[in-house]
Amino acid sequence: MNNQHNSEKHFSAAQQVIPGGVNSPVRAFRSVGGTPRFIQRGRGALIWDVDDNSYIDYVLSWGPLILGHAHPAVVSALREALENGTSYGAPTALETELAGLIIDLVPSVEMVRFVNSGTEATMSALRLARAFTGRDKIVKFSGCYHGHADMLLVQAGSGVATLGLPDSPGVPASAAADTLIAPYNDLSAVQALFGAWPDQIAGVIVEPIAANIGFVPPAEGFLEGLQSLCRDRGALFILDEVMTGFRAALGGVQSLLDLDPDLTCLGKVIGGGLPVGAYAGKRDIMQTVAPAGPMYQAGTLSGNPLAMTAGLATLRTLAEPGVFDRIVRTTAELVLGLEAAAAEYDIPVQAGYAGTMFGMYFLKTPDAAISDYASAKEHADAGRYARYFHGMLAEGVYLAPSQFEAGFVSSAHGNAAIDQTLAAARAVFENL
Ligand code: KE4
Repeated sequence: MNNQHNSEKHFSAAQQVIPGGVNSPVRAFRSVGGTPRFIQRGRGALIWDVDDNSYIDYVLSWGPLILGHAHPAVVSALREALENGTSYGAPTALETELAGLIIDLVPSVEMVRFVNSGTEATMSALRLARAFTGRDKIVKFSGCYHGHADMLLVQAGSGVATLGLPDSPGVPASAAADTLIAPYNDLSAVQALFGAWPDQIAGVIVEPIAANIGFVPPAEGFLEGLQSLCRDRGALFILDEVMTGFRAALGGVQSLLDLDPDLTCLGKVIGGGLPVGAYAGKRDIMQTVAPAGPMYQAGTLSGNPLAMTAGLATLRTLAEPGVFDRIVRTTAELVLGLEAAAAEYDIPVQAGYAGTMFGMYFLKTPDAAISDYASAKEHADAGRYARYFHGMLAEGVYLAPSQFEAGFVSSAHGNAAIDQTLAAARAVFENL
């Protein structure tokens, strides 16, 4: 077990001045127990904690660091940009360049508005859907996470397709009242909602891979069916690719399935580790956004030059021939290796990957299958995952501190990192 003395000290101090000692709940290790490791630096595939323990990092800041930590192209671009200042509150050519690069890489996108987080991206996209359609209701899927805007912190009520209920204290019933919930992968439930609320649904927002439940891919035809339903019923089809964008494929899941969403929400990778989100999509819809149109949305640091610089350096490097595909091959080697190792020890798992992101559930029974939030809660063995997490941490491998999160690989993860990870997994599986 590696020494965590300084992390414990830092965590104790942090809890005096920051709620839970962290600035985002999942970082507190509540789901797996133990002391969160306070990180002091990262380089390539590795991070070091304040006790100088190093870890192969598969969280990568929850997705953004697809080139690994402190990639030279990002660092040098930021160093140069920094000499010119940090923010102007005025337009820069950098924003136009990054918007242009996103438009080139994501076929459905014709215009982009930058914000500072995925939460801002999704909440703005939904306001835009309401402004453009003149309708109030929105549809989301239980277990999908789209950031913490009130109207999205909503859980399913009783029954299959239901009116949402607040999923956090502080979210008033009024904020949840226009949010309708359906189970992921359940197209008939969405049809029922359109039937129950004719001409009232402004948009359907969905994670194209439910990676905030862990890793649940879309059922065959699910996303295509949603798109058709939205077209037929006059609602906007909104893909939340904050996590899957430039991760599941360079053009997002939509490019794999030839989808043509009205709006796409982006974040994470497009900021290269600095705070960026974006909502993007069809020109006629995006022209509704102020000052081009009447729908208001604003942000002091939106399009910040340093964040744009990091995003440009990241996407340009990622789009170079062969870079993305090599990360996909590394991801496949990792996941197939983990599956084989689990099988060696008769440990039932459900693993999957899409491009450079992956997930692995420990199943309570070998015949279980996870396809939505309810089945994830029923069949995922969170206790076993917690033991796996800590066993891997002790072996120098840093995984998501929750069974209901995805994992990520970078261009900095080479054969040595994968070999070390698989050796660690076998050592942990032996006593799991
Ligand atoms: P942010 O506001 O955290 O930048 O993005 C919200 C968001 C929106 N949409 C999707 C599909 C997301 O996955 C997220 C945020 N993802 C989580 C990880 N599950 C961020 C980690 C955290 O909350 O600390």
